[in-house]
Amino acid sequence: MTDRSQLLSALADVVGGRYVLTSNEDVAPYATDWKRSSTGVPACVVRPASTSEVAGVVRHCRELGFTIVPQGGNSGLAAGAIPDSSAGQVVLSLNRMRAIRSLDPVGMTIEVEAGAILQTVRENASEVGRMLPIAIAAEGSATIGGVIATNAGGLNVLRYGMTRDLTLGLEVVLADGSVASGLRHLRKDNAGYDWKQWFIGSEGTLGIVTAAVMRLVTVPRHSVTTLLSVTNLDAAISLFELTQQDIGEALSAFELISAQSIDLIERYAQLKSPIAAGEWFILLEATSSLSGLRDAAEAVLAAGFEIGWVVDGVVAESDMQARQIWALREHVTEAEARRGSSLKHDISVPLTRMGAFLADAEAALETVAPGAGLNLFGHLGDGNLHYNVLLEPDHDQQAINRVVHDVVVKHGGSISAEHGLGQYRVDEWLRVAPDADLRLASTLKTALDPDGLLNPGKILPSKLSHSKAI
Ligand code: 2HG
Ligand code: ZN
Repeated sequence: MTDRSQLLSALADVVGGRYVLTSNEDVAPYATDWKRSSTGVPACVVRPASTSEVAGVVRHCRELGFTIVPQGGNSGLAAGAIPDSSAGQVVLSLNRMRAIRSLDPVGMTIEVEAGAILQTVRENASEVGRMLPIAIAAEGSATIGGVIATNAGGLNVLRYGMTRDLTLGLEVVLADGSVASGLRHLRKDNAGYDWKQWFIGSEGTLGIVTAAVMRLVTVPRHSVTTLLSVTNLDAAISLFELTQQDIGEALSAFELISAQSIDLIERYAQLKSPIAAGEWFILLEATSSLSGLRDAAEAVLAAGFEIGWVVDGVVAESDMQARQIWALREHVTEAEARRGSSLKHDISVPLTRMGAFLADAEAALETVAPGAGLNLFGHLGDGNLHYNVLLEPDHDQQAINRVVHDVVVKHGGSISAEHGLGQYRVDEWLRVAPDADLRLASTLKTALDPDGLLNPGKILPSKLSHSKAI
């Protein structure tokens, strides 16, 4: 028997033959990423139904020298859950582990298996008046495991933090096939190291998340959604400052959308902005259990007009209008993809450096891709910009990445704000990361996965993770 046929029969013993996928047709959806820009060739796809089955799969892969690529909803933007083309990697899909194990509206927690779809978890919570405030456009396909593995951000980070801030407990299958159980429903727990943090954002390179306890919040009774256009970035930042001052903790989203992005949406997503354009658009949302938000939003808008920051604006009159405004924001990525290929940069800089970053990035880009089209949008309140370059056939992607990321580093920013490094940004991270970051990453990897069994080539290059892949 070849190694592969031995593997297939061992995995079939663990999960049942029909859950070990091998035909090209069956593995195809697991082998290509959402953007269709990365395709691998897995040894097989295995779909365990329980934590002990995941552990069994890990043990067999380890014994037979196959590495593992954990995968959730396959909606990531950095190809972090896609195998390489060696045919030596097993895609371990969590998509059969979808149970909502418990929901506690008083303690405000929900315990779910890793393959539960984010939207389903949110719906379950909202049935009891609670909310899991992780708002991303891919919520219909993203899984809790994937959201945790990438420490996903999204539209409400400003108010509720990243996934890390909303994760109370984890169950993780480690590289030696043992299970670390830490499904605690506690807000306070300083007993020893907070080891769950090692796995959040580790993109499946340190362990496989099989279940999680997430923190919930109450569903706010009132909300106000506003779309406005502003003259320039300084005006947007000043308006953010004013909004924080006047709306404070009720501010739940402060999204920035460039006029070019609105153009793309109008052209490729057939949606129309209800207001006149400025250089930038802002989607501002405030939510609260207390009333009075609408007055506060209108006052901010009026002040913005008076000072001359705001060009045009609308406060949604109904839920339907609010949804229409949000639809504009939620279609940016899709419109960009429909136009053609693009090179994404998921960057963050301190808010006070955003203007300088943009000016420097534009000048730097001009040296390697003169006249390149841009799709700039993001989460201004978090200092997180999606600096996406619309690719043309003659563009040198590596050169573009380098100049953009150099400017990010110059301004004290991060080259991976909320999507993860995946495989797309590994080289760039190695190029720009501080020594301490790389040394500690490699120490952690060596301690938890000394043989490089888990997701080699993601975050760290395969050679640092000692891949045994054939
Ligand atoms: C968003 O903010 C997502 O909508 C996707 O993070 C960003 O498409 C992108 O670059
Ligand atoms: Zn984003």
